[in-house]
Amino acid sequence: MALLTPDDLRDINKQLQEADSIVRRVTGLDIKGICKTLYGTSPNSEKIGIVPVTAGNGIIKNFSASLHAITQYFGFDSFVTDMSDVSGYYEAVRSGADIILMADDHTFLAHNLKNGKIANNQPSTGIIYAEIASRNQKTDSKDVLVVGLGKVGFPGAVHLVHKGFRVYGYDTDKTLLKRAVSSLGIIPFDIESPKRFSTIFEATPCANTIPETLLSENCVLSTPGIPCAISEELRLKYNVQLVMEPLGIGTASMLYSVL
Ligand code: NAD
Ligand code: 2YH
Repeated sequence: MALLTPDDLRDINKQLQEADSIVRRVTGLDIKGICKTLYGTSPNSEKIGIVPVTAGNGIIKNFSASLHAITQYFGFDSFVTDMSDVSGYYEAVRSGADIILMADDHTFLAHNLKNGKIANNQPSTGIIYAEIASRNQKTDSKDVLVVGLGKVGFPGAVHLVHKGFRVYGYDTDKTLLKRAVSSLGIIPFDIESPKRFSTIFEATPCANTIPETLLSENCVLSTPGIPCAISEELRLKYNVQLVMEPLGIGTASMLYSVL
């Protein structure tokens, strides 16, 4: 289980603005536009209560403040509760929150108290990064490589299969790879084979998971994985269109999915 660090969240507004401009360049839509088409929803003055949670490894400095900045960036009315945990939840509801955002070490959820819908950050993140990859405007190829088939990557792979892509998958965990091959019909990929891709979706907690032999010029790498799947040197050499941001894109996906 990988936890975000305050350093990951530094200058979250700037990271989000930069990610939004890359998403626009890659897909022709901004993050809001992607969310609207993905879920068919739009905000309607929902108020969001963000509750800090001390369980497990405790409060992550900047986490609640980053969620506040992110929700404001997407035009939501939001606030962070003064109290944490159960008292914070009570405070959020009493202060008129329609949607609760809260995370412990394992689960980051959005719960819409008005309609009962609930979202989990991991599948929501996988789905939106896969959706961004699927909208690569620079290619007609239906081939997509998915690297990492865990709690984020697997739902992303499901989404790409449902959208009709020819999905190649790789995970160092052979059991997970087998599960994806048998349940989704994806093509098991040997990471050492020299096939180049114009679109890659990566969701692992490891650095440098994408070798140079898989990259094509101007390819799209849509990756929520932290740290980055490629080196800065490779990004520049292949002019890789890198969509990577630590919290905001996945949070937007969660929120639009519960509207
Ligand atoms: P997970 O542990 O469930 O899945 C990760 C998978 O990657 C595992 O199946 C593992 O076997 C595989 N893997 C590890 N090294 C690999 C390698 N070199 N090549 C191929 N596969 C490899 O983790 P998760 O919950 O799916 O999260 C994945 C990453 O996404 C983490 O870094 C997490 O912090 C990050 N994340 C980011 C956001 C965001 O908004 N940016 C949101 C959620 C999670
Ligand atoms: O970062 C995390 C976990 N990786 C779960 C999210 C799944 N992608 N949790 C954040 C914990 C926040 C902390 N409890 C706080 O500050 O409220």
